[in-house]
Amino acid sequence: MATTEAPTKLSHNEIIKDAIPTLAGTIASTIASGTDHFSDDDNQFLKFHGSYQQDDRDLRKTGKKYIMMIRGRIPGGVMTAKQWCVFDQLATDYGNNTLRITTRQSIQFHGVVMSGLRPLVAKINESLLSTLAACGDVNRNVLAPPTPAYTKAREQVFADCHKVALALAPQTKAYHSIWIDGVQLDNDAAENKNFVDPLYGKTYLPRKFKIAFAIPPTNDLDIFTNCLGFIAIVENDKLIGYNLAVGGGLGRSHGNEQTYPRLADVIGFFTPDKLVDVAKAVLTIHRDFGDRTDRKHARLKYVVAERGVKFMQDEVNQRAGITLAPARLYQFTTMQDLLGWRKAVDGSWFLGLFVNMGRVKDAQKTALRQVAEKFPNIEFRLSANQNVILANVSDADKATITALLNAAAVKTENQATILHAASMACPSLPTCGLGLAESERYLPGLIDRIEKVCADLGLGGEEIIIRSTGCPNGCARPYIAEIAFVGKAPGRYQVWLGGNASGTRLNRVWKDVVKDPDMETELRPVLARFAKERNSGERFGDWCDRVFLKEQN
Ligand code: SRM
Ligand code: SF4
Repeated sequence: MATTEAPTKLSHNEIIKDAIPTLAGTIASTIASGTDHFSDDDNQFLKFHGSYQQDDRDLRKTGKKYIMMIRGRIPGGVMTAKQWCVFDQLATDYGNNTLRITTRQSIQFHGVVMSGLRPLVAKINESLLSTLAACGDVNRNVLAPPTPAYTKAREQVFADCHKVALALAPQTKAYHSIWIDGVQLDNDAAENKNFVDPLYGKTYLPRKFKIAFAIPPTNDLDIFTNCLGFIAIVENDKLIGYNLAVGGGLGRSHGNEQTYPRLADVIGFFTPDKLVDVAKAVLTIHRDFGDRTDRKHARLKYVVAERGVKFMQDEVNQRAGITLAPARLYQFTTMQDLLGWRKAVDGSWFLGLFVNMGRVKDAQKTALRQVAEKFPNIEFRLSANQNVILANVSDADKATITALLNAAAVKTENQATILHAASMACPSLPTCGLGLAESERYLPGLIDRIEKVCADLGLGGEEIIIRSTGCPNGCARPYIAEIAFVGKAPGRYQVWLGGNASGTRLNRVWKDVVKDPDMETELRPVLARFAKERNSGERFGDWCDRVFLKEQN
């Protein structure tokens, strides 16, 4: 009888990291050679430098066109107006003239060809941002609450986000060598061959690692879906410490029950002075215990799920030299951005701007550029809900910015219907090589259709958090939405129901496959029952969880 044995061989990525621990690959010489694409191994190294090799899937029938995706590393998602101008110009000069705000407070460029790659990355560095570790088996962009309240506690949380991002950055000199100097490192030179990163070691992490900071009651960055979450405990505007959450992650594969979305466990409380020690402790637990044989099983969430909370507490205590205290009380109530103009506590103004599916383009792109040029002192804050917040605006400038945006038909009030405002989709086609179905190009139209159904049923104006992804990897965090569409094949989606408004509950599969033309027919009866049977004020996701999904089992 055939048996299925767990793989014991190191994955190929482990072998190439060990062979070239600077992560230089042959990236610089490949760029210099004038070819249009990288080798498979270089493509793996490229990720650590913040770039993915892709091909335009719309053009596949007429031949393969290699394009690169480049992702910035922007801790907490905060950019100066000048940096926004640089990114805007780079998208025009080297990309597809769009800026894609990501679900981790960053910006992606799509459609960059080989010749544009180095100048683009170099200019990001000149602007004092980076792309190093935006992707790869390292700590990724660290998230922090985007709402600019400018209170003392918030400022400290933001400073802590930067502190952790810096402390966990890889130290390889290959990044500077490739992108700034344009020089290929000699991979056989002893100092390069034997390079060992002081934190990550020679082979880095088994897989990506994700960190977020949140300040209750707002969970606008879905903290429990991160490997490591810091939940700020604030008393009288003083940050007294953090609750530590570990082991969240969403990636899964269709038909593989060994892969699953998981919310992080809150395992204790510690004081802010130990922050970096705790961050390094959790990261090195992943480094030392993560599975290096099977990349689908290599996330920290599986270490936590399989070894348990007590194991994590003991390891964190020992590695960080602390004793975790019992977690403090906290409560999350919302995960949505504040759109429109709001006054910050320091008296300045900020404007939450809805960005449809995170794609800044056309008139919105032009208008934001104009605002950035005219008002160099404002901040551009990227939200993990794929929106942009213009912050630090004075009373005097508010009206001019409104007029400038409105003149370009960019709304500053009533920017999107309630369902659109609460939606997110991953890019999927045509750039993502893993997409099984449309997502970013599909969801807006589907929401229009769902809106019609809702209006018919008297549910117009009802907020329902709807997210879609082109495959089960979970990039737009579908598994905590009230309704999620997860691509299975062109025009076919798995439908998940039952997330809540605070991002503290996973949803569940309702229908394994729904074809695009059947969406209304399938969803209408469920929404109709919800309209009739809900408790007063009850949300759709809560009703699904309390009543509807229970009946399905
Ligand atoms: Fe993601 C891979 C886009 C956030 C889980 N993700 C990808 C790639 C790079 C496809 C690839 O590997 O070839 C996608 C590039 C598509 C494109 O054309 O741009 C991609 N992920 C994105 C972004 C842009 C989606 C978005 O709508 O904004 C997000 C970029 C964030 C950033 O700035 O760093 C993005 N990805 C996420 C999240 C959400 C989060 O982190 O909060 C998740 C789920 C959380 C998690 O990590 O568990 C996520 N992405 C994945 C996975 C599944 C990982 C796993 O555990 O199995 C993959 C596939 C992989 O790594 O092999 C993936
Ligand atoms: Fe690509 Fe899948 Fe992520 Fe969407 S969820 S961007 S299809 S990897």
